[in-house]
Amino acid sequence: MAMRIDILTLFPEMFDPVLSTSIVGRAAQAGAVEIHLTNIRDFTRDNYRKVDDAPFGGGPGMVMMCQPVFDAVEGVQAQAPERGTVVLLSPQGRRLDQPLVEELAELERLILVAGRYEGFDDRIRQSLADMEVSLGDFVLSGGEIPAMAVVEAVVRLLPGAVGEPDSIKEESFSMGLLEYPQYTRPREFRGMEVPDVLVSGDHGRIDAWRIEQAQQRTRSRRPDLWQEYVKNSQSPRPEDADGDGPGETP
Ligand code: 4FV
Repeated sequence: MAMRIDILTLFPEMFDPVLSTSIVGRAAQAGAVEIHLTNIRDFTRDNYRKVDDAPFGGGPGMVMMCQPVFDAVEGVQAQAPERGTVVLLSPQGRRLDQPLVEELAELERLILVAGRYEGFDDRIRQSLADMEVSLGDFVLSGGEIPAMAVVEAVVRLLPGAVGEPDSIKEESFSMGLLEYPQYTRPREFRGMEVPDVLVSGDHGRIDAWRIEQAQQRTRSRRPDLWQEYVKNSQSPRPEDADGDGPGETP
């Protein structure tokens, strides 16, 4: 059964190009995912189609009102039998990373809610959201781009979404390391040569060089990831229960 993703937004038109091109477009064509866009404003009940109001307690900007968002989420939940996991995109959320993407890709159904203005009335988080996800510690004017990032990152992990599933396995972060450097033709460009090992044909040496490069990069550029990697490499992994010790040693 293909994953269903519902996106609730005040700007559905922002998504068309993202949902109709490249991997996501092809995955939807191939039936590997079903994506539906819903305009939260279609669930307003007043003649002015109001979705925001001034913050209690004063302060700048406006806040997304409860009623249109509650009605939109409940209306969309009713559009399919399986219950969708409701994800609010907001800077207060759990930071999006590959492990979280892999978790989300296991779900049957996702309902992504993109906010605008200063954010959501907190009762939306308290009683409607299953989780909050942040794209990173910076402030955007809307949750649409974070929602697009979630869709792109999740869909490419879905069965039947990408041509070469292997290419997914080898990627950055899938092993907890940054990716090794990549090269392609020509061998020499403006005096810059491709490392000899990569044209040696010796795949044992190539794999060893790539792991070394990935570890070096991670150690120097992402000490946070390196700590995690060392910690995980030291703790015996379930698949190593056969007692022959961990895989490659850092
Ligand atoms: C954001 C983020 C983000 C905050 C107020 C939209 C904006 C406005 N969402 N990761 N960073 N959202 O900046 O997810 O509603």
